Amino acid sequence: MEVPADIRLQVDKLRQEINAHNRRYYGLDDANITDQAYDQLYRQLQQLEQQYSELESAESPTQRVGTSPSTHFESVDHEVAMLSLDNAFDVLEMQAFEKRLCDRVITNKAPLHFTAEPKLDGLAVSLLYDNGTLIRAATRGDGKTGENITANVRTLKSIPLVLKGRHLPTRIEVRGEVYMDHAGFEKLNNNQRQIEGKVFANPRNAAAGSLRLLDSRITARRPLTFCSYAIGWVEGYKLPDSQFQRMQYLSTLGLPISPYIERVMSVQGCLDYRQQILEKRDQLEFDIDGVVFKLDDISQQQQAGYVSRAPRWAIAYKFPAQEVMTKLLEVDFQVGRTGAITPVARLEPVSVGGVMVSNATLHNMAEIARKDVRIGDVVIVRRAGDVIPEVVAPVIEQRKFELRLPKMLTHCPVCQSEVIKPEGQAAYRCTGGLVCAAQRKEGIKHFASRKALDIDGLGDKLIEQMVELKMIQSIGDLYHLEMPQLSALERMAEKSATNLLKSLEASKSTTFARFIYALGIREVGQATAEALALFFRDIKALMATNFETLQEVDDVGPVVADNIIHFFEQPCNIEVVADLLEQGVHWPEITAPDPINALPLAGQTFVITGTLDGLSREQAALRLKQRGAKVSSSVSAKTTAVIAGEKPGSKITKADSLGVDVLSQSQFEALMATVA
Ligand code: 5U1
Repeated sequence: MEVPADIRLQVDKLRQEINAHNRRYYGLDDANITDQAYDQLYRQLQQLEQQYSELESAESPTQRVGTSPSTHFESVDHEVAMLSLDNAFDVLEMQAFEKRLCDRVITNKAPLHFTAEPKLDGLAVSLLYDNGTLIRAATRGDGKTGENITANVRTLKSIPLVLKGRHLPTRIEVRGEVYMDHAGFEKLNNNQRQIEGKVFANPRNAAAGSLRLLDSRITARRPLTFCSYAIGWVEGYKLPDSQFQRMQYLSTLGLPISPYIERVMSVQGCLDYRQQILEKRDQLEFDIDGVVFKLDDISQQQQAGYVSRAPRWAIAYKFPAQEVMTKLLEVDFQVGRTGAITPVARLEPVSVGGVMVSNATLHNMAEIARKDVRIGDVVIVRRAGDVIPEVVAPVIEQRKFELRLPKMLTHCPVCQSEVIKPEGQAAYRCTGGLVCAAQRKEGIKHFASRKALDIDGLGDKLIEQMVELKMIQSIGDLYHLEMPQLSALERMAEKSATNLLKSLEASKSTTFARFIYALGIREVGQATAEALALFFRDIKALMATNFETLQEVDDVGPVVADNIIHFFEQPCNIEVVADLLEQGVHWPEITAPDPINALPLAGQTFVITGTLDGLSREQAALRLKQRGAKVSSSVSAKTTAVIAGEKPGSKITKADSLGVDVLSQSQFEALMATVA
């Protein structure tokens, strides 16, 4: 079919627009379009390409779904060897690096400048562009010869299939790292567990495994991202003579570069940079294993030259390892608030990523069997980001003798009640309910926690002590505590006891949403509690509701509805609620009328950016929408305020330039409380 000129134009425009969104989303983590709007553009382009087959193009962003499987990977000879990096592990080694450079390069007594960036823990990849089009992608292999993984790499949305900009080289070979972020890794492994597929030990293995699949259609579904860090060689363009500017040039071509890249001066600048990134390490959404410094001046790089496997002008200053080996001393079991039983590995204490670790999770019983860990094994322990340390695997080669299997659990280690494994769930559960002291302790800790009734001075240790002494059996008992009991407690001065009684009294004045959340109903988090509070407005209505009505509430599906019904069917829970109300726990009446335009935030538009503590962006958006606000993904002069979590990105700069208010998470929480 003849393609009308306006359709050609429309298709071109859609491709450009989708590529630009991919760049923003995958390269800069700064999406300015909602998922629905993106999907709409994508479908529009897909339809036009189907309608006009002449417009089909391998470079179209719709062609990232992978192709039929191949039997093997072809070899690729790298035109310029892909070298590795020398490592430094301390300040002395960094000083020695600087000295080696000063001995070889002409400095004219000026301090050396370096380009600094984090060292991503992924897989090195080479991309070859011919007249702006990606024609080949290869692994590093042995540095001289790699594997042709073009079909797989083409599925990564962060990698442009076509370069942009007015200064295209004839040919360019770009190098960088393909990696998987923490969220993608967790999601992939959970999915793999469900389908009983291969579970990956860490994001690096997951990225490497995903890139080396023979079926690129599977790679297309793996959450892989790319970040450039070097240019192998170039033809038909004169590159700038600074490493930093070369990286900026790659960015102008549409290739992602590290948002943390900086130019620093002398070794002191390198050390400061390393410290700054090390402090951020736990908050980053991906694994890094150090920082890389490269001489910034390209002519100085040439003067420094190479040793056989690495350039002399670059160094990786490594961080403490996030995976280390230690001995598994025992496996104990921890009982959570809802009775879920988690096996906990007791370890010979070891420093992981700079933090001493002596306990790590083994997730659930099935994981113990799958990993085949034995008491006395040398095991690999991993700690990354904010996640709880975990036992990755035993080091089988170091198992010299027949070792004891961890005990399997039939009865709760705390209350001896029977342990069951509910159909379709990975976790084993204690059936003891409130009979179980562990569940009681955890339930009371949750009730007193900051996001629940926020009882100042009632710490975990104190709760444990009071439950063990049978001073409190349930959350209701907290409000029956009296001075003589408290002051008889170990290490409880009279002043602390008085303060605790004051905070208990103060906590009685709360919000309906906090109260619901504090009850600790399974899978009722803060956002669900708020949705329930707005919907029912009254505890009696909530307690008397039914399965169908519950599912009319935003955020409540059949599983959560079932948990709520089950909770309020238990006589002990009904008694606890009655007791709390009788003791004076109360909240302001919720008067928000139904129509959307009468809701407190009607007509206001918010943008959420960065990572919020204990709250996903979707949950925060839900809270705003429940109050009548709109939530947008881009900042404009019409935005009421931007809510900024950790690592907020460029939306803050835009908000500042437009004079739009920026709210911190605590200001957001305060707003939610005032318009609850
Ligand atoms: N960030 C970064 N990682 N990394 C790895 N830069 C960097 N440079 C490398 C390697 C192997 O090699 C240079 C020699 C280009």
